[in-house]
Amino acid sequence: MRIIGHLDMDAFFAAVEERNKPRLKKLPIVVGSDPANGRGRGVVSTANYRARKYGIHSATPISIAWRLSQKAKKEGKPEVVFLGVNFADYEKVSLEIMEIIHKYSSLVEEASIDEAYFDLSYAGSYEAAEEIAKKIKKEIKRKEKLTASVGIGPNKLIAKIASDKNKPDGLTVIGSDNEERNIKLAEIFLKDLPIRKIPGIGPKTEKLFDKLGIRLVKDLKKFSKKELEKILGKWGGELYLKIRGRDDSPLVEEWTAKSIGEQETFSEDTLDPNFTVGRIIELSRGVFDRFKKSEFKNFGTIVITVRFSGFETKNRSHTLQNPINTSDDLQFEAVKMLMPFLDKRENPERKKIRLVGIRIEKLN
Ligand code: TTP
Ligand code: MG
Repeated sequence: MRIIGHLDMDAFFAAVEERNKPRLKKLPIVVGSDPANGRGRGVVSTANYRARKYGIHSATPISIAWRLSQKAKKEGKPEVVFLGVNFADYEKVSLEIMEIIHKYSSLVEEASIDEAYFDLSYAGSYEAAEEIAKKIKKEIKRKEKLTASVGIGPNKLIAKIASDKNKPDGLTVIGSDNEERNIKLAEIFLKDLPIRKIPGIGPKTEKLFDKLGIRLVKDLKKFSKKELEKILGKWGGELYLKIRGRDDSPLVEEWTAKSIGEQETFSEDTLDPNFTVGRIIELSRGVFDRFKKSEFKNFGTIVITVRFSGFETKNRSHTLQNPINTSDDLQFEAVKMLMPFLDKRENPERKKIRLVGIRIEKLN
């Protein structure tokens, strides 16, 4: 019998900050770019649950987060504490969390900095798997003074959606020792959820279906496999199975899914080559430093992100023929990839640039 767990840390970056800085206890916290008294131009990385009550979430523009905080202040509520991002701190905690999970499962997929899938089939029953999940949560609380939410299900899809179900500090089990029944249980669990909860459905797909009056998973089930494929291509076929709780994707242990990246929103949109090149060099340096401190030896791909005024965003990726060993080499490649955005090759209308980012992928 297959039993899969998914663990996701609660308000991760903000929770680490709150733990590290006792003076912030019980205050609303936002981690992200500098709000600059409301003129800041970046976004929120994450907000703790108190700040979420103000309507602030991951990817909220930082200027709006500032406004919502000021509004709360006027209503007599505590002002939000805005903090910058300390990746190195979160990466350290992430490693420690993963280490704990590895003690309880021999097959772990580290899916992002704060989440992992782990195989609990060895437990033999859902009850025993639930006990293991409790132990993992307890150990994380004891050692890290942080809370995590865990989902348990017959596959990765159900485990992931379940871990999100009772956040924060949740533990949700969808499954029984009767495998036939598990398909039914999964379908019942999914049917009343908004379609956005299905991994792979992003804001665009959500909007597309919203226009057709489809909001819940059960509405989406009205489409045949063929119809979904017509609308979404090959992924439509996969979605057809997902909304029925079916997923046989394996856990992938390799580190290849990982990446290291940084981006920066400028305080003013610009096309100044000295400035933009200067910033991409600085970001490349930061990324290379983090790569050097990581346990990875190589990376295979470089991705550059450019966002123009008006928010149009382009990513360009370059797969390396030969491994890069120095910070200078990475800077050189990054500049080479940025250049077309400064002239008509990638920017025929000479639009100003709002944000640049660099990420390295296929780490191993
Ligand atoms: P999430 O697990 O999506 O969010 P979270 O841990 O902050 O909150 P939740 O309790 O809902 O799980 O992401 C993990 C971390 O990744 C998050 O703390 C900050 C970072 N992140 C960003 O920087 N930008 C984003 O848009 C998102 C979604 C996350
Ligand atoms: Mg999380």
